[in-house]
Amino acid sequence: MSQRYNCDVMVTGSNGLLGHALRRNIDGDIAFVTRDDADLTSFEQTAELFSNLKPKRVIHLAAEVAGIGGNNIHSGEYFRDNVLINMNVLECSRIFAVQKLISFMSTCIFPVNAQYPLNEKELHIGPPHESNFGYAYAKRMLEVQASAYRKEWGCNFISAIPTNMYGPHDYWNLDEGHVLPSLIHKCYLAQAENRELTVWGTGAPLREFVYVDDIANLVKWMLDEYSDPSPLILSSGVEISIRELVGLVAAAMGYDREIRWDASKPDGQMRKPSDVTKLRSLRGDFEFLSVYEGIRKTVEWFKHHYPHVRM
Ligand code: GFB
Repeated sequence: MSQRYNCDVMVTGSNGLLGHALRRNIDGDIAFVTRDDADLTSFEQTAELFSNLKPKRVIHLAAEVAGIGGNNIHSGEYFRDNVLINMNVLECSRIFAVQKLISFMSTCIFPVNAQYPLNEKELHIGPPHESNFGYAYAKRMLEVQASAYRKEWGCNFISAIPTNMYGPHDYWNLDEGHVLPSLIHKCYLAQAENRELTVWGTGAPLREFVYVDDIANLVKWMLDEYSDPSPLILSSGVEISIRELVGLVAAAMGYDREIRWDASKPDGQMRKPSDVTKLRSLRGDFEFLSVYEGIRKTVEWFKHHYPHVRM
């Protein structure tokens, strides 16, 4: 008996950064679900959600995620909850015969001893960086579970590996947010309170930042066109230093006072350069928004919505 579907696409974690970007960039018969609809760490609640929605395809975004500050203090919670969430969503996707599922990892999960630039083939060759191992191993198990389900049951489960995403609807927490939203919030407060801006670390680490709407549009393409079992890195491949990043945020905010560096705070990984050869071979036409323009848009969004933002 062929499987009857009640909706074309279900998106988990729809209140997050990428969830909101998908709401802005994809339309159709889509169910955007959030933790108010179901606690995905519970198998029963996850199964009930699937039996109600019977999605044909799933974009699985739900996760416990944070910046270096949050990962450092929630390693156990993030390992436990992300393993539970992923186990339940992939198992229910199998049980309810979902035709395609796409899930997400991050370049922070690559081994610290991997060759640069980071390549999809080197995901499991060694331990991740100590600053986020709980989150990193849970996300690696997502790839293992997808491959195992494809091998035994032929499940069409694929996965994407974005680099540091940013944009509207981010998580702006000063201590646990990712570097860009935390910095924009801190610079905004330093500006408003007419005082110096303190930034963590030395400013030397390099990162690749991608505006979230670019990832949303690549996800739309992967959902329709990409069924390769091996994961795909999604990045511009353009690195900038945290020091340059702070300069772009200050310029966009019109902040011209002193910037103080707090070297007692962690630098984390010094680099996570990603190999974008595979993406370029498939989407050589894709143009990423410049970090300069992306930060300008994000600062405008933050100033317009503050203090009604997630923090
Ligand atoms: O985004 P972030 O927290 O994490 O960036 P990762 C950390 C870098 O930004 C470090 C510097 O070099 C910090 O020293 N930094 C400077 C700050 N000021 C701040 C600040 O106010 N807040 C923060 N958070 N950083 C993450 C992983 O790694 O990458 C996540 O932990 C996720 O799980 C994300 O994968 C994409 O880039 O080091």
